[in-house]
Amino acid sequence: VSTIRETLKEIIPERQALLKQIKSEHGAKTLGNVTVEQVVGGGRGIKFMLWDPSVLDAEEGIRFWGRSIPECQRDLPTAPGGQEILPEAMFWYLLTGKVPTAEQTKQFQEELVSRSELPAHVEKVLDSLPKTLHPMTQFVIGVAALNHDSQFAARYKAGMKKAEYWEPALEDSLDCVAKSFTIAARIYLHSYKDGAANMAPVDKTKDLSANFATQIGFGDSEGFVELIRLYNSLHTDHEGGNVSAHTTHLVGSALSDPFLSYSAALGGLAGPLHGLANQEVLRFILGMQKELGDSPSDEQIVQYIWKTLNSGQVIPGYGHAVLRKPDPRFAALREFGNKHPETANDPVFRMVDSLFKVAPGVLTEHGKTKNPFPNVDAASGSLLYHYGLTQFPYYTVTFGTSRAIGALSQYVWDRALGLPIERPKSLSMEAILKLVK
Ligand code: AMX
Repeated sequence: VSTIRETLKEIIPERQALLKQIKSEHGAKTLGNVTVEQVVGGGRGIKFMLWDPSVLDAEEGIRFWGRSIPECQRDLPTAPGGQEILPEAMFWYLLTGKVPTAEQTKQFQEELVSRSELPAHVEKVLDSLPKTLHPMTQFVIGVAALNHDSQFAARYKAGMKKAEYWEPALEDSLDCVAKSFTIAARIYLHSYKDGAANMAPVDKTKDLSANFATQIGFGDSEGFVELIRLYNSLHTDHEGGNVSAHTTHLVGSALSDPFLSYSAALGGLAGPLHGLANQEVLRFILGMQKELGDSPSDEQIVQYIWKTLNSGQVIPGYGHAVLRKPDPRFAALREFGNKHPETANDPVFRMVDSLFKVAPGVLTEHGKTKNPFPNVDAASGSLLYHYGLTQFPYYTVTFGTSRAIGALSQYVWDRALGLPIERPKSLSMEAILKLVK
């Protein structure tokens, strides 16, 4: 069985040659003009960054190395007896663009799980934080502290050649993903249980999601374990321009190691317009349930949405900077909820479905958002909630374990392709006025 290192070693020269060809044959061509509106409007639509593992189409949603979500669900390995994509298989796929065999997946899973234990100093740091510190802040700190053992940083200091960068970048990235799951579990026990002193040891025969579920006390629920696998596969990557992916790429371009780069990204994921939206969605849904009861009419929901909009708040889980149709990640999570009888009849999940029926119409009539449809965050929280993970300030942490997989896959490629430090041009208002005169 070829390992992830051997597989990458084989592919990297081909991709390096392709980039060289793109630069030499097409380097002087333009990919569109940049308008003043784009410069002052968050860079929306500017084609700016190289990002290989996924490309987002505004109409059909994300494709990972050319495969749509249903195609990934069809082609990528699951756990034995399971139905959902294994995040480990997704990680291999995002790193290589090749579907791993069952054997490769098993070996890769074992390698990741064997890396998932935390250094003592990280455990100590995490356990010393106030229990009331937001779980995402704890996550930022835990991942940053892993940089103590960064192979990339150590080898850079020792004078590593540029052609070798990708190798310790890969080692650190595997560590970062594997240990993120354990950090996430530790944060949960620290914040919401009696602490992590008695956390279950890692079971090397099980996958990362099953271990995580066991460590936080939900390991007996096969439905929950499968949800965690799906959740962690779906949230991995959403091309490069979103805040968390872009941050990893930007910070990494300064040759900061994967831990520092991804820790910075988690700070962005913790923003309410990005990953924190899934916590906000649940707060919104529970507020609605409290006011309207378990089975409100469509008309009651419409009134509730208007009330929220008129008070100047956004409808969390709706809208997107790029997408203009319902998010296929939302569709996959909704399908999961509908196919399992226990979730299908859950009142909070049903509420998500009822909201989906009417919210696009209201948001269209409201006329502000360019996309009145649900994004990934609209459904995910209600499913976690159903299985008993009711502490919604924690939800973005599970987004964070997943996003590490996609953002760090590109981090490895950034180093393999020798991409330079990122440094786009900024302009003052006076400079803009001078240029457009
Ligand atoms: N409810 C109410 N108003 C909304 C809205 C929503 N769900 N989505 C967008 N709008 C408003 C914007 O606030 C903006 O109003 P303004 O002109 O007064 O500032 C206007 O519509 C135009 O915005 P846009 O161009 O459609 O969106 P954007 O690209 O600027 O922002 C996003 C995209 C996701 C931040 C925005 O749709 C939003 O705030 N959604 C709610 C929060 C959310 O679900 N975030 C999660 C996104 C997915 C993720 O990263 N996890």
